[in-house]
Amino acid sequence: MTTTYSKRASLFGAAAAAAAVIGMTGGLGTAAAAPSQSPGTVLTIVDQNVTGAGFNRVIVRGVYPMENPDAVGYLNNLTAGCGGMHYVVWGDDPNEQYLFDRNYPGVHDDIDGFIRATDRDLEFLQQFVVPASVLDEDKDGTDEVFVRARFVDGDCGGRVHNTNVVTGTF
Ligand SMILES: [Ca+2]
Ligand SMILES: [Ca+2]
Ligand SMILES: [Ca+2]
Repeated sequence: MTTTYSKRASLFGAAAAAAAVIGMTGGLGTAAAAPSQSPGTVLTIVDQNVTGAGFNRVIVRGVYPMENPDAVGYLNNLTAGCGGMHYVVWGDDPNEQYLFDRNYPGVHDDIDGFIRATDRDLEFLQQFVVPASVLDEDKDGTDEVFVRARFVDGDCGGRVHNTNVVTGTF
């Protein structure tokens, strides 16, 4: 089990590095589709019809592959003024457009989400509820939504992971 995990972790790391390079190149070009999904970074959008019509729950989870001591070190050095997680919701197709964002400074771990050092990664999970109108980025068609999960360390350095694109009619 441990062997499998560490193999997966290095594969994820290599793929993530490749994705970052692709993302940087894409930014120089003309309007592009959403950036490639970072391995293991997943967006789920759940309709809240039962508890609140017209709202959607946005759930983002993923990992920044790294050795456990590094992850622990990052968390120990987070400062309230700089470090934390920042989630930015984007619309896609044809152009990227900002829709919404939420900032979670410092280390947190509560019912709605966390940033924590696990035995293999720096792992994050976050959920928040938004009016469905926030995700209705194409008024005349199917909406394409993705999230950039940005981890900011204590030195204000950022690491960005992109989720998959979720399509729907919000
Ligand atoms: Ca769109
Ligand atoms: Ca729409
Ligand atoms: Ca569309």
